[in-house]
Amino acid sequence: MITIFSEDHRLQDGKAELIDGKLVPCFEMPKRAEIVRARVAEVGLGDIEGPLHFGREPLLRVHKPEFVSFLETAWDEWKREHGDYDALPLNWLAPGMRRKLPERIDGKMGYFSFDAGTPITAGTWRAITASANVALTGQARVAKGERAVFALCRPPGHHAGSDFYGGYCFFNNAAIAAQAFRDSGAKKVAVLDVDYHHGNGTQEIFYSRGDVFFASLHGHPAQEYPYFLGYEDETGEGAGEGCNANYPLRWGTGWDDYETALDDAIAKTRRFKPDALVISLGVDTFRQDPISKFKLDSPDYLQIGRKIAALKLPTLFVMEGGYAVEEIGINAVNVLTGFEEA
Ligand code: SP5
Ligand code: ZN
Repeated sequence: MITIFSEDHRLQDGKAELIDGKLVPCFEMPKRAEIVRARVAEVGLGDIEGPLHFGREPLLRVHKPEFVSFLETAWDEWKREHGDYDALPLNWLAPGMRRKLPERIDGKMGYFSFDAGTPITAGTWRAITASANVALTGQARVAKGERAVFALCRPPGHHAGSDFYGGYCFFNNAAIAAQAFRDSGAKKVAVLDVDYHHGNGTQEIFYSRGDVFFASLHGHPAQEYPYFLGYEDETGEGAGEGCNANYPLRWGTGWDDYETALDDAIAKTRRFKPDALVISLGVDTFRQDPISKFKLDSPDYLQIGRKIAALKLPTLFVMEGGYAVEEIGINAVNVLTGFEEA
């Protein structure tokens, strides 16, 4: 399996995120992607190639123009006003307030974001455009006939919606790739999200569409971030009715219950009869993940890969979360080797 990777991911190197009431070093750090890349090489998964450049068009197919423009200039606006230190938002709209775009950067950040864990830095724009290009390059290779490609994206993407960032995500790489499959001839595309957190951004982007099926297995929103989406009764709306499937799972979920949910998500994906498959590949379901509460073990990821392979679809794996940094390479690449063995 070919891996697509860009060194530019390192340009996103935030200092701190707000978690448990403290500003702590960012869990989403450059070392994550380096460890995964090293593991890809160590197991001899296949060639590692750099991304092509696709420009703004494919980003604008899923993100609003004003959001893309905001991300492009946010750092410069922040630096002009506050100096050379990472940008974090401090307040957001609550119900009863008005969704009007403010003039100043602090207000704009509140308008376009949903958490205080996702710093915008000097290198953010270059890192996030590179990450989207990694996904798009992988998509193009699959569209041209590769059975499967690994897009080693960083920063991740599945929390980012049509006009909001958060959860360490800015551009929704998986959604951008899914849309690119549609635009390169696939009639129907499925996105299966196995990151520990609900893929709220991907769900929002495709919720009213019948051409893209979205399934997500994740920590139950009654207990887990991002809290306000990801329940089972969210099944899609309008033309998208029946094209969204959520599997909220309680803290402590181990392989047996995870497998039951995964088998059901895969069965639903099969019934949708997609022409292409995008996997939002997070491995923060690992028992030693520092911010998550599932109990998967490293060999379980081989099983996930085998089950995905049984769909026999052209498949793009898009890297998402996973914060047990020393094991992230073993776990992520286990999904890919499990897939290839099957
Ligand atoms: C892509 C991705 O995996 N994003 C995850 C974003 C998670 N953000 C903060 C989660 C807060 C969970 N609280 C854990 C407390 C540990 N002491
Ligand atoms: Zn996650």
